[in-house]
Amino acid sequence: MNPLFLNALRGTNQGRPPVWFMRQAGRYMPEYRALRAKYSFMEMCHEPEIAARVTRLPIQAFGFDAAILFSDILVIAEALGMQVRFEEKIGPIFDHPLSTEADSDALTIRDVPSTLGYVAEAIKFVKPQLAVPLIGFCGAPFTVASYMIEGKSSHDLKKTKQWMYRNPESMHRLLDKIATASIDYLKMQIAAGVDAIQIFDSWANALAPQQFQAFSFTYFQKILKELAPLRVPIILFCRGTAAFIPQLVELAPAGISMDWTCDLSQMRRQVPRSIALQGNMDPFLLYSSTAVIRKEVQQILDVMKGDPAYIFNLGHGVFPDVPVDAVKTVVETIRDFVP
Ligand code: 1CP
Repeated sequence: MNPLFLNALRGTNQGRPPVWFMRQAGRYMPEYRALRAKYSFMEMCHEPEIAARVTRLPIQAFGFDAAILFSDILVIAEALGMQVRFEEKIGPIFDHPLSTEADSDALTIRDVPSTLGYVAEAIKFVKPQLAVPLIGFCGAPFTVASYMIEGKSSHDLKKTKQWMYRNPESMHRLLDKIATASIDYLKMQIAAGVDAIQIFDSWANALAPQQFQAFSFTYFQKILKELAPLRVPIILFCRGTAAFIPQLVELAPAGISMDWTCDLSQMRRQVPRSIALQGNMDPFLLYSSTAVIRKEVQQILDVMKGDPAYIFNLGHGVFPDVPVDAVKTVVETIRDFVP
């Protein structure tokens, strides 16, 4: 198996940095769009053969050093009895979002293997077909809760933020349920064979520092503590990372994934090498010319040169309309790099 990614997570990589992209298996790939024309997003997640094929697509096309399971952070809602659907060009939709405290208090945690067993099936199906490590994932409880409350993508999380100030205790009860279900869910993914885990707190940037501490840190801590005995490396991704570095370091995950609004060398001064750094190319750069992309990738590689715990990634997910050649240019530049 390609060792770069797991070595970097252990802090022992002597080769070039490994590279993978958040949202690497998605709509920017013509092969994905062709499959998506035939099936709904949830059908693709539910059918192990298709989920496996999509997971492998970006590895075959670009030679990424890690695969991430094709699924979504919001399927966890099914383990709490909520249904999500994915609408073309709109994104995730909950037809019955949580609008009152009574709604969230009524949620009960279902048996994860029976509600989300198809995720374990997809992992078992794809794992033997891969020559690179497989990343499993879930959303941070705060980010998952925000979608359950807003009902769809929101730019400001207005309802969620109002709820947090109106009734923090009920928000904590909701987050605790999501965290408990997420622990079962990640344990199932690990038992099925994933090599590493990433937890996405994509909306952490909406939180004031003391809110991050109360509503996000607490549940990261709960999840990490429960999973520690399983010894699978865990990467934490937050949007707004730079503001939360002291807390993220305190959690001592295997890796921290940085968004593109910070300088990696400055971050490394605050993050010990026992924690891998992942990131943080601006995803908008993928719309630039080959020459500009090469120069920017080279700059990141030079800054992180010799760091045995560095993983190249974007600062957030790849956009659905970037040219495939831009992604090829990034991966080629990294593969050509002499450490
Ligand atoms: O390739 C991969 O990364 C693996 C699969 C994956 C992952 C890890 C998908 C497929 N989604 C995710 C995580 C995810 N989903 C996050 C966290 C990462 C991030 O911030 O980008 C979030 C916030 C979601 C929620 C979600 N699901 C959105 C974002 C909407 C918003 O608020 O901006 C969207 C568009 C989806 C649907 C989705 N998930 C994945 C794909 C390929 C798609 C597009 C579905 C389609 O084909 O219509």
